[in-house]
Amino acid sequence: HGPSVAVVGVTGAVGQEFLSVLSERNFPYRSMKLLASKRSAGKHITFEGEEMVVEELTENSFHGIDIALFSAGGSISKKFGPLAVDQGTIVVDNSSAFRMDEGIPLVIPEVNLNAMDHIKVNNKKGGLIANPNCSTIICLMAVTPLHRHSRVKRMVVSTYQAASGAGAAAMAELEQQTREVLDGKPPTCNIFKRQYAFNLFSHNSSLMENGYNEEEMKLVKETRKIWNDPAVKVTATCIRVPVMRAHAESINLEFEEPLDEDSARELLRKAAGVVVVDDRQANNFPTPLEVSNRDDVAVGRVRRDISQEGNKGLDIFVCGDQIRKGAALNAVQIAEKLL
Ligand code: 2RA
Repeated sequence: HGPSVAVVGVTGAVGQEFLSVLSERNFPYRSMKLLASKRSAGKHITFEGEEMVVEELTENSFHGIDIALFSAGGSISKKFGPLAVDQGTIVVDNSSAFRMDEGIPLVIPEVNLNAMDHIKVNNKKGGLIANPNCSTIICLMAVTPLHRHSRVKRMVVSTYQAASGAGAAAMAELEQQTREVLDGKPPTCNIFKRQYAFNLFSHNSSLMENGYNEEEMKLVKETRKIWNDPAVKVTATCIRVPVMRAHAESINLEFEEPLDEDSARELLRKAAGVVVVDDRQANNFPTPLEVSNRDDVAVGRVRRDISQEGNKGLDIFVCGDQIRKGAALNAVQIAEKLL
């Protein structure tokens, strides 16, 4: 009697993670439909011990579907998301297509679940909920517990983003380039048009008029929407680094009221979906490798910002799995809240 579920973009890195997370969390689906482009239709995928055939995504794919998880790019979401909603499906969209639309909930369940509490499967009417960008999710999972205790006036974020954010092909190219460079061969540069292995570069999203790139502006705008706080000051610098699947973020915070580092650490220890890794004696702090394939976001390097007055500033360092909590897990957690 559970919901009928469809996964759109099932052959991509996030699509594959949707299936893993749905299975690991025993999501109570009544039926499962795997959807992808014409190019991928016909492929066989084993899911929960059953061999399933990937179907081509069409306008008729959503008849009788209660929940559809989308991760197939913004144009597919724009074309098929509203069609699915019109047929009574609730869409959880991992693309950026609708995130900033008025009236569309942009949700991290641990942070702002109330933004979606009017959408339920048994309401028997469609809806769309947007999954925030991965770097936003990872950042706000760590900062929100602090923000709830003492409002953040200003946040400065420097991200170190994994290859997975650019898709499975980018992960494959990073591995290929690393081998080529070590073998003294010229690196194959199809995805980023430059060497990625043993290098890092400004995020590959488009540059805006103000000199920020799209990824940085997502952090600014999505934070304000998720916190429902249009006045919070945010700036970001997003960098692509040669790491496979977990993002790292250095975050500087200015609070309205004093918040000391011990209180901050205590708030983080109590926060859902967060683990504190902050061992100065052992010089042990979060790393992308250690959060990879894990649900929790890891936070460390919690310290008073010595450049700010009155104990109103903190620096922290955060790592989170981009494919998991940064995309697939967050979307499945949203779907769980629809039941
Ligand atoms: C990135 N945030 O890491 C994007 C993925 N959606 O490039």
